[in-house]
Amino acid sequence: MKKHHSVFAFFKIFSVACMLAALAFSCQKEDLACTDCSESNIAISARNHNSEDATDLYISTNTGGTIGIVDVTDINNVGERFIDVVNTDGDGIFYDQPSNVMYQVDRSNNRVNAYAATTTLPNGAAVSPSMMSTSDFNNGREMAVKGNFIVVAEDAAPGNGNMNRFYVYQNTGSSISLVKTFNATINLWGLTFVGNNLYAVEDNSSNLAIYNNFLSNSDGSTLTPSVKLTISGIVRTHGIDYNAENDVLTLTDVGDAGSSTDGAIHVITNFTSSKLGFAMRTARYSGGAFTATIPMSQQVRLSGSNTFLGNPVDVDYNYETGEIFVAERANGGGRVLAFNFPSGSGNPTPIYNQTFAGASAVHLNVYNVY
Ligand SMILES: [Ca+2]
Ligand SMILES: [Ca+2]
Ligand SMILES: [Ca+2]
Repeated sequence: MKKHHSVFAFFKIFSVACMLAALAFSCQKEDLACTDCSESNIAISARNHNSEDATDLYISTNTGGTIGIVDVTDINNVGERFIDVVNTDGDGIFYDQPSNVMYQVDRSNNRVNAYAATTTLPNGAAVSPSMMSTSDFNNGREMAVKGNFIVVAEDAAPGNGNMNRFYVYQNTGSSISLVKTFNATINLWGLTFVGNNLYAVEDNSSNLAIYNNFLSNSDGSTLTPSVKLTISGIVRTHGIDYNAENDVLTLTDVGDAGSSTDGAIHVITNFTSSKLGFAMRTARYSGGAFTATIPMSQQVRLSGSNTFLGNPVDVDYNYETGEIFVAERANGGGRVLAFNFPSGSGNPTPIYNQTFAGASAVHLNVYNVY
């Protein structure tokens, strides 16, 4: 088992020590971890945090061979697990509830890996992929899933000839096969499906690109966005989440990549039911795409000194609790943050704030409409 140099590891040792102490009804003098062995801490450790009905947050890192799985069913009583994986640089991550399989973009080997039965893996488990794709992309970032199809975004880099591409894989349950590749005319990062349309952030910009009927395009096509929306107030967007139950679009703003304190989260409610249509009434057609703007007055922006947001690179939203989870790549070397659903723009303090070196992507195991 690899060592996990983080606060999580301490938390686990502390919890186990407290549980053992609770069983013994007393703390041994030598057991320094139990000097604060309060009843509430015992209750935390006694809870089963690897069950199939838990709300788990999956976390990738660019800087280590682990995947974090945090039970966030109760944000005040979380349980963290780490599993050891084959790659030391991971990005887009997705959990498929019906099959209990997790998928991750493996940037060490430039492929998609699948891991079976992750809900019940114990902390520290070392796992091998149950399936893997061929090695295809060179600078893979987010993945999006629609039915049996997995799409990986490749962002331009010298190693791939500065090409932006989409790689479409078909998942048969026993194999992950590349079936289509599309070239993109914009820099790529975050991705998510909204019905049959793919929403992709345009890296190095404040733009959101919408590709209608994305999967119906022919292999080898160069895709131009059907719609390109400028999200006012964003400097450089990376992460995206769309929640169909509440019609909420959430985007991250990394601002200046060199600053670990200037990040933000943008939340847009009633996105498809109202604001997209409102923006499209003023759309202009140019360069093969309709372009329009979502004004700041129709958004909520979370930023500032209380937020710990610097380079937020991914986001996911739990519509039942209203909690917004963020992978923060720069502040403190990497963090996982959670915020309550905002009533307006502001500088809120996170309700969950855990250092997680190199945090690159987050994904909740629930409410995946695809
Ligand atoms: Ca920044
Ligand atoms: Ca989501
Ligand atoms: Ca994500």
